[in-house]
Amino acid sequence: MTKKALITGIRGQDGAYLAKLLLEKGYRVLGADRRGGDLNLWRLRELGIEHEVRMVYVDLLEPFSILHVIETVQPDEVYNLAAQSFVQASYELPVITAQVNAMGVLYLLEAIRTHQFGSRFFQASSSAMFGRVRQVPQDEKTAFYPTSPYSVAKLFGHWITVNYREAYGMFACSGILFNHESPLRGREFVTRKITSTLAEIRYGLRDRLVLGNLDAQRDWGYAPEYVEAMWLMLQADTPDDYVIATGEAHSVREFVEKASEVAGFDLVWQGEGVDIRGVDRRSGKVIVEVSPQYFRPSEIEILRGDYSKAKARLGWSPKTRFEQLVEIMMEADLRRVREQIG
Ligand code: NAP
Ligand code: G4F
Repeated sequence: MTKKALITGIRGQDGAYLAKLLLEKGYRVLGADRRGGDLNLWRLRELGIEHEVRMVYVDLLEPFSILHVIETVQPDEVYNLAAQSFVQASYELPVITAQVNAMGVLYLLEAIRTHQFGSRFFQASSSAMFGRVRQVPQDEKTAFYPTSPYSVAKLFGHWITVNYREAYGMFACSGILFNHESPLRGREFVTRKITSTLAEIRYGLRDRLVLGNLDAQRDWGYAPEYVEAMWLMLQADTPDDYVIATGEAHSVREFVEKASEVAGFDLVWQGEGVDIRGVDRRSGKVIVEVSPQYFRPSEIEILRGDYSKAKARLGWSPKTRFEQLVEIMMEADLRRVREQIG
């Protein structure tokens, strides 16, 4: 029988890739959408699946909409990808962030428990929960130390998922996802901000890329591979929690350097601290600078994940490495700008 999957956060990066994967596997895919209209379906459109996903109204802040959709759809699998997912914004919007990222998870779990259709549940948890990291690399047993309203709320989402599994025997899994990127990443996140802005500079649409902390290190993977891990978790014999990562960490500075190279710049750094400048040796122009505006009240210095458990139990391993990921993203943005300017 055709399986039904409900995906919250369908308009986001992961929602789009997961919908594509599940459609390819023969699922009927229902996208939980809080807005309606097709203005922001660009990701589904880029993947050529906007007419294949059936949209249903759900706002994670509206528990009745969740109860109603679980009752009417009776999904085999529920993937909770919806979130206020931008860490920096969570300092400005802590209450909304907590409501969506923490309470939203509970509303979903409670709706699934109430209706008892046996829906399997995936929660998109975050490596940001490790925050002020207690060890490098981080694995499923590493102690959490969240350092932003975003990650504190995600920690509630993680533990309530574990709690519903243990207390009620629900098939509920938490994927502790390290940063994963793609050409469909939002422009507010540093990787896509870098590639989209450098592409615009390359074709004369902009002068500068202005960033915050260049020294932060992240374990950046390729999003289409991460949604496959989500699916694998819900196909396992028993529910569990898994770190999904590449095992490599790179700095924001390294990302800028590699992306600049792919975009055809010859970047050299001049100065230090907030006065550092990235200069293109070919044109002599400053193309990168730093502004305290993008520094965070509390920063995560390094995230690097140990995905051994996912490899051993799910047979999952990352395939796309850092340099290749930067190339994929930079080339996609160069292509987009070329198409835009004709
Ligand atoms: P994303 O692109 O920001 O997508 C998040 C989606 O959540 C958006 O489509 C947004 O809808 C939706 N949303 C926000 N508030 C909502 C609400 N109240 N009700 C219903 N939907 C709501 O995020 P992503 O990168 O795909 O990430 C997917 C999930 O993985 C998120 O939970 C994120 O926190 C988590 N995660 C991501 C990463 C990563 O590196 N990408 C790493 C760890 C964990 P609108 O389009 O209507 O705004
Ligand atoms: O790209 P970012 O905004 O991602 P961040 O904060 O690591 O969060 C992402 O990954 C988490 C998993 O670890 C997810 F849970 C979360 O939803 C999101 O997807 O920033 C990465 C790093 C930070 O250290 C930040 O300070 O880049 C640094 N950075 C430097 N300049 C910047 C900028 N970040 C942004 N967004 N914009 C800048 O101009």
